[in-house]
Amino acid sequence: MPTYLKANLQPKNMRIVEIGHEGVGKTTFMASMYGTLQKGIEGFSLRATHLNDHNRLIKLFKKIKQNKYPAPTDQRHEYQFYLQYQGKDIFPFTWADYRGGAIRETQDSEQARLLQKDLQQADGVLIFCDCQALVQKDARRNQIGRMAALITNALRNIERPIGLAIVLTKADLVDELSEDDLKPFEGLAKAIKVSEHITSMMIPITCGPEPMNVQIPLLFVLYIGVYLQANYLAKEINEHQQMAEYYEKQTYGFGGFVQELWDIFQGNTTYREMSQESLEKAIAKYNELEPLIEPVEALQTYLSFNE
Ligand SMILES: Nc1nc2c(ncn2[C@@H]2O[C@H](COP(=O)(O)OP(=O)(O)O)[C@@H](O)[C@H]2O)c(=O)[nH]1
Ligand SMILES: [Mg+2]
Repeated sequence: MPTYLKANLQPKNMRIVEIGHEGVGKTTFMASMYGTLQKGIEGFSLRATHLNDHNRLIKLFKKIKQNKYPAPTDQRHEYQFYLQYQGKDIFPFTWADYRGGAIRETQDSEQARLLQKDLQQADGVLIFCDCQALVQKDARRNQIGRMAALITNALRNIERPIGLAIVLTKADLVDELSEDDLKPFEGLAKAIKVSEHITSMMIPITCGPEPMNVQIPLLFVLYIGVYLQANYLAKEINEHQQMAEYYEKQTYGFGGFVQELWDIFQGNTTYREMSQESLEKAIAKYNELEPLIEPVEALQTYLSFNE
């Protein structure tokens, strides 16, 4: 196989968008998850592309472990990460840490527009919701209902597959969640159920001295993303292979020999060449797919899915 086909093959950069009110625990979650995924879980670890992001997150993580939560900030920031498997970068993704205050402050129509834009560009979505707010049934619960309604609306216009995780934060502050507590998500749950494009999960997490489930939401949305990409590549490979077979038949079929001479004579691309080209494309695609296969399977096992 020509070596140029092997060079510089990179999976597409995935975009993860987080949505949730200020104070719900997004920054705390990100630092906890980053810190937890440093040591590697089932072979998976995280690496921030920029060293200052890495240092900032690790510093926050160490404090959270001592029960010192980050001071509230409303900065917009985008992080660039690599998911690593067995110490190798396998999957680049961008994490958009924004729209914190936006959900509360802006006008309804403006919010709907911004949310729509965010979701249309997203490959994975994390929706944050405070467990305590759900249980206490105070004003924050209405805010959650409103956020869920906005998301439900925005998801109607999604035309490509995405993974979505509803992250229930601060699980350490509640004893349990009842079906009634989850009422604000009723409409969203129905919309997800009928959608062909959305694969979802809901998970309670705790950040702090004894973190719980912090690595799951990200691994889930990445799994869905990598799985979809692998599936897409497999389909493309199949198409290239079929083309190669088709051209191959043309070359050896009745009249193929004469046609080939004629093509060479005229300087046309011959069927033989086209077949070769299609095969090379298939091989190049396979090289893109190959590094994804093992991690996808490992993630699948870890998240114990049954496809
Ligand atoms: N008990 C508890 N409190 C948390 C947890 N996560 C966040 N908090 C609290 O929520 C506050 C806001 O968290 P922060 O991450 O800044 O929220 P953000 O505005 O969504 O980024 C923190 O200062 C903590 O007091 C958690 O897992 N357990
Ligand atoms: Mg924050």
